[in-house]
Amino acid sequence: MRRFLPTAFTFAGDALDAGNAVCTETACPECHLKVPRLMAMRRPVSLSIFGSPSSGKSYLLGAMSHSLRRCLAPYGLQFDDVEIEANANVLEYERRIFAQPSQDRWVYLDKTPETSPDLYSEVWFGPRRSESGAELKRNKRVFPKPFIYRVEATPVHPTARNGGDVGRVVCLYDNAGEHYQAGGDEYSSVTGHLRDSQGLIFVFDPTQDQMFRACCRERSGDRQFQDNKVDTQDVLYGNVMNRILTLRSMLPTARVQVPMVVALTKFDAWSFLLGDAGLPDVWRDVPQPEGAEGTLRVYDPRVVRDVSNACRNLLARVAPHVLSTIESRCDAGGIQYVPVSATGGPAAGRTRAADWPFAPEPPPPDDYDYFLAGSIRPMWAEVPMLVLLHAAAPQLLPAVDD
Ligand SMILES: Nc1nc2c(ncn2[C@@H]2O[C@H](COP(=O)(O)OP(=O)(O)OP(=O)(O)O)[C@@H](O)[C@H]2O)c(=O)[nH]1
Ligand SMILES: [Mg+2]
Repeated sequence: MRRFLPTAFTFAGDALDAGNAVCTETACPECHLKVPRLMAMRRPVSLSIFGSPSSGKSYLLGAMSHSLRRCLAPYGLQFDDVEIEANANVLEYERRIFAQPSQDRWVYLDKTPETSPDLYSEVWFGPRRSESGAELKRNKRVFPKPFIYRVEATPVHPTARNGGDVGRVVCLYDNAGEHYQAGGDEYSSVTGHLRDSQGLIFVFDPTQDQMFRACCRERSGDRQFQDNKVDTQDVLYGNVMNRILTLRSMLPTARVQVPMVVALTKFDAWSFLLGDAGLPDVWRDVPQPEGAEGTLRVYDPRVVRDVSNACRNLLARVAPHVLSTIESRCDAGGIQYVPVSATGGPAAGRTRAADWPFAPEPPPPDDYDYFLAGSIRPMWAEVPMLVLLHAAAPQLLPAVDD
């Protein structure tokens, strides 16, 4: 399809192309990538999720969007995809984790690749090859494809009566963990979204931290405490904070002032460190205002803050170096520590193509942890998003006063 600046329009306002056909799709004038039309009509909230490889980002994203689709209706909000095509990847995560035909199915997600046309768009600004035929890498930019959600108020939303326009488009950027490691962003803009991000989710995986592992190895059966995946997540975090400051033209001594959720993943594997009490509901049902019938669900930020304080104390005790790294680079007032579990329990085993029980399907690659479909129960997977929506678009999510 050709991109063009329209000069002729129908009476309804749609563009006409050179052949007089009606065009309804829109694209960015700079990079020519497709941009959903809704982006011009609703204010966007742009969020970035980052964490080391295998920290649980993809599982969390799948569980988060699955939970959000279900939990937002009582708040008077409708949550869905702006375009199925743009969200194909996260829909695939959701399908694989939650839409298996039977309870005993094996569930696993592939590692997010560092390059893939499904996840990133390559754009050439200028010629692709020099006269000698060499690829001109400096002309290439790689953009991650965001997941784009639409959050709209329904008639029971508190603003519905006065006709307020609170609807938002949420753009969520996910990368392979490697892009945030030193040198992972060479020649491209894969992490350029950090410049405009209105909220950050730092996925911190306690099972990859030396100090947490020492505390948990005896008491947890999760095999992730035994394997040899250990990552210096604080180094990756520092690297991301540096990139944010550079991209925003701030001094290296400045603190990042963006609301941030530190998502402590795989909570099922270390919940005993918080006392095994389970996680409370983050909402309350209150009577509808002005005597209208029924109840309205409101988000209670105090519940999250209490749990966040407990997690912060835990970090201070078990991994003080992590806590001080986090709070020395980002404004501590805007940080919430949120325990999350995408699966609600440990992996059931490790895949081996030879043992794959579902004959007609292609067997998975060897050595992925798999879960059983029937045992997946996410915990607080939607909370990081609620926290950031509450911070970035306070009108949107009905909440009790702080
Ligand atoms: N116990 C437990 N394990 C989890 C959970 N979520 C993810 N995992 C495990 O963590 C591993 C990595 O998860 P991914 O979501 O693929 O990690 P990622 O951060 O997307 O990794 P990259 O794509 O490599 O950047 C998976 O193989 C799962 O076995 C959870 O909630 N609980
Ligand atoms: Mg991933």
